[in-house]
Amino acid sequence: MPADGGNDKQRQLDQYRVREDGTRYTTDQGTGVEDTDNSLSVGDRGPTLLEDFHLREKITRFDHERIPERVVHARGSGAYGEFQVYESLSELTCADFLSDPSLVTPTFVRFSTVAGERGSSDTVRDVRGFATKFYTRQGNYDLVGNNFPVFPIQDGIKFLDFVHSVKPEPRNQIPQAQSAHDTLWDFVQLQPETMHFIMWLMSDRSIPRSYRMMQGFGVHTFRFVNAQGKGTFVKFHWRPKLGTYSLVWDEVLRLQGNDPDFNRRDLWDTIERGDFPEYELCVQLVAEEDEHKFDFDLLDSSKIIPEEEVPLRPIGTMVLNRNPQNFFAETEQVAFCTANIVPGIDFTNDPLLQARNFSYLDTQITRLGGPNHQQIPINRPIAPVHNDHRDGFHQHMIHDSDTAYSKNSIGGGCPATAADTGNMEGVFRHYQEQVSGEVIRRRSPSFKDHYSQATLFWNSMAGWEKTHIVNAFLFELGHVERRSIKEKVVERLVNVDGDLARQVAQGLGFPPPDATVPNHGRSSPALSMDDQPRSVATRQIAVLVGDQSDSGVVGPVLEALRGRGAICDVIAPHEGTAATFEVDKQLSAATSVLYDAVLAAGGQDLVPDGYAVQFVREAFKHGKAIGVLPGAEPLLEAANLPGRQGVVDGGAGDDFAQRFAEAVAAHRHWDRDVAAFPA
Ligand code: HDE
Repeated sequence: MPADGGNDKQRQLDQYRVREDGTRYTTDQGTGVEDTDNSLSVGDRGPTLLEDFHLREKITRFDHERIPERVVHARGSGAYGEFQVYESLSELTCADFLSDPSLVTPTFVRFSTVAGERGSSDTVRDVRGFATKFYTRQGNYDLVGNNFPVFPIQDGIKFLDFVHSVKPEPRNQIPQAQSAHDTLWDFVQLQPETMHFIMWLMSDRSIPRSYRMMQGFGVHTFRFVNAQGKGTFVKFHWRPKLGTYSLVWDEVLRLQGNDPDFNRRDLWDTIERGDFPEYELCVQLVAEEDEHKFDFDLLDSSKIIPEEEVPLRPIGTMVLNRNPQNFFAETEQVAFCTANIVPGIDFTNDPLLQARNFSYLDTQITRLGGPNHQQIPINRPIAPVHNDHRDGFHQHMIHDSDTAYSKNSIGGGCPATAADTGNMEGVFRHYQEQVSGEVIRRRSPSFKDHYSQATLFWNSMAGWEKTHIVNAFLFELGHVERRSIKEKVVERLVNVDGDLARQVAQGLGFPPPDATVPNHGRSSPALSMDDQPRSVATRQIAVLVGDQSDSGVVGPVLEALRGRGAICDVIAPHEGTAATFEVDKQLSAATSVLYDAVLAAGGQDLVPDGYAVQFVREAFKHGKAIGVLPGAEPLLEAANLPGRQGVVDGGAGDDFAQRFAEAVAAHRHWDRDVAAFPA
């Protein structure tokens, strides 16, 4: 993308962008440097001089390059975007960016994993952060969400405990970015409020195929407030235009070695190519008077409002259309804060949200070195900032005023508040909620049902999703050393579903539990990933080509797939040219887990290559579509697949391309019986 930017935020950032083209090397003070390769010394082999300011500056700068990583969500990737609302929502909210459909609001989004450190792998079993900063004309609005709609704890006071349990264990810092260890599962078995979240974590939602194919949720119930001060409860949802899709666990394990940057690379590459990811912002609205009509508490972040009860209303679209230019300056230094809200949006008394409102600003003071981090270009609002805040580490502004207090007469009474001027337009006004009660330290009794929605989630899963959940429990608990913890988890699962508990117990070698807790039988079909929008666009296809491939057959199919928006990589036993095709990757540098599908387009000459055979077998094991062009049958025979579901063969040309594209767009072919297939 060009650096000229198309919106107010990009124009603001342009002032800070620095390029070195055609420049001269200088010190930080702007003094020209003669040589940056040799220290100042006495003679050829003599001691280095302390006087060498260039050497000292270089070393000092290097010594201080690192800043603390985020305590959670350390591993992340960012992108700029733009948001536009479909129609004015002014009857619900006075937020300017939600009231004017002609307004394009600049955004910055950071996706992240939670538990892993900054250099950890992308494809781990974890929640994903989906944090959006809207640079609105009324100030920054941060929607700091996740790709799960529920959280493992109900009260922010438990956040430290939860995070300490999932992070590497204190004695040895093992394991990195994994939930499969004793302390997390000890926390889970002792805190039944985790159970709904744990069902999401054990499902494939925790291993998204792409940040472009993942939902986002504001999690808490927030409030819209209109110009008359009327409130409406609101839950925010981001819905990816490409549908919600996940990887499979075995694939994830192999990806961690093959490409630890799998999700980061995918986001970067697609934006560079101009295939801009899009998300629809939807809301669930609940009238104030309906607050208590649900069988759970709207203030409880371990609960969803089932979409069948309150349907989603699409309100606008965000397009991510620009990569950052400097990872540190933009993606690392961006500071989100749930307390960054604008007129028309307000909090509720969700105790998790209330704690977050303190935490986010507080944590940046250590991470970004002081209270002026809002002045860092990526964090700077496009709305003007005027107040009496002064000084502090790294102050960038030169405040040219005689006063720094309010009220004042010396400075002409400025900056003037709305109350001073009598002009209330565009100022934040808190929702006037009536509150009363005793000061207590106690969880609300309305938060106490920890299982109904965990059961709802389980009941809503398709067969393949249930199988993956059971396997996930077995993998995770298989890494727990203390049997007493595993046993207690199984006891918890009995409350979710007897069949689930039995399957997990069996795998762990426990006697089947007597399931005495009846399943309520309700489901919410919207929770399943079984039925998603289908498209071959941006899907990555590995095209296995050999020197004996028939270009006349392969060429038109490649063209037809690319014409439908698929990304096709030609993979051959060697670099250079294979048949008449330019090779993108050599077989030993590629692997099926980097792709959504495989097109076998090679002849007999690929069969002796174990990697080519493995490519096809592994793709089959992971449920991926496999296309077989004439001449490639020997490779399929060598792969000795146990079935043909999702294997497209017979013919070539556009008809074949269409059938194969449909199989790829289906994402995975779960009807295969791959349990016994080794890959
Ligand atoms: Fe966060 N969380 N969180 N969290 N969170 C942070 O803030 C915290 C919670 C989420 O890309 C930290 O700047 C507390 C829920 C995202 O920079 C920290 C509680 C949800 C990101 C923090 C929660 C989130 C963070 C660490 C419980 C989903 C990454 C660095 C009361 C709705 C933002 C930072 C980015 C980051 C605290 C719970 C999402 C420590 C105390 C619920 C996406 O302030």
